[in-house]
Amino acid sequence: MRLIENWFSERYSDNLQLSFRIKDQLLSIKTDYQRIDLFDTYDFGKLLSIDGTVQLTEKDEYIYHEMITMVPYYFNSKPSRVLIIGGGDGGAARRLVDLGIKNIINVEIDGNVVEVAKKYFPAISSSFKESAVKLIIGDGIKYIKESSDKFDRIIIDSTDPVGPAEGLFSQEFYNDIKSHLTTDGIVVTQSGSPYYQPTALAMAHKGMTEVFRDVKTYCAFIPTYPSGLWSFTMASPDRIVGRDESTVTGKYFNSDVLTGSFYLPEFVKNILK
Ligand code: AG3
Repeated sequence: MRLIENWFSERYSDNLQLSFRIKDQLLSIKTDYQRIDLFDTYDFGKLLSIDGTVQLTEKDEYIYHEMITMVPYYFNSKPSRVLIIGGGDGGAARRLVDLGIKNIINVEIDGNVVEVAKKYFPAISSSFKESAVKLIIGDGIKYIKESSDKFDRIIIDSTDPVGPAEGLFSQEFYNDIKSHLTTDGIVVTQSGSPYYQPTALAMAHKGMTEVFRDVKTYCAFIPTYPSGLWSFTMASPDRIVGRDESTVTGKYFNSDVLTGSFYLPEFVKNILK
């Protein structure tokens, strides 16, 4: 008998990688923008990887998607119009619909991500069937430059700041974003692993600080992302102030997390200085 073990690994550095034992590889395509792979893993269900980096797994996607949508939801005026840049899997839109938001525009650069999500992650991508969600396949940077719409929240659900997502971490982009936010609107971006990608976090935080009045970074535990500790950074042309309102509870998000995710370890605070 021959035993063949199959693994998918994401490399964090020359000396470290996280490996998932897989039952099967379901897909591998090269699109105009990136390489998309899909694996069926033992511990995390289906896993979507873009350019070799884990984007989401069935098992823990709720953490990232709740944290990128629900945290900014509870600050400043209650949002009714939301723009998502990236997010082609539909996970961020799903949570916004669940929060009762009726007007969501989702601009994803790579239509293949949407197609893959529709086929392999039907529960997550079900948001694209909702009348509240308008999906546009196009370049988010261009969309922001050309549209005159204003939004209460802009959610940047991007890949790491290399390749197609690089421009989504630039000060120039944040400037364009600012002109599309309502007076006390909030933009939020995923800002990487503070441990393995401190420059991504520093870039997002510094870029936003140059452009906005108030900037806040918060963290969450995401087991399938590099180091497990993940950061998000949000900013507003106005002050960022919590609303006095009871919160819904997610699978990760709750009222304690809403407060506690802003309490940062010292090494993370140092990245923001
Ligand atoms: N987008 C952010 C994923 C970044 C993960 N980075 C990594 N594994 N190196 C998530 C997309 C989910 N909608």
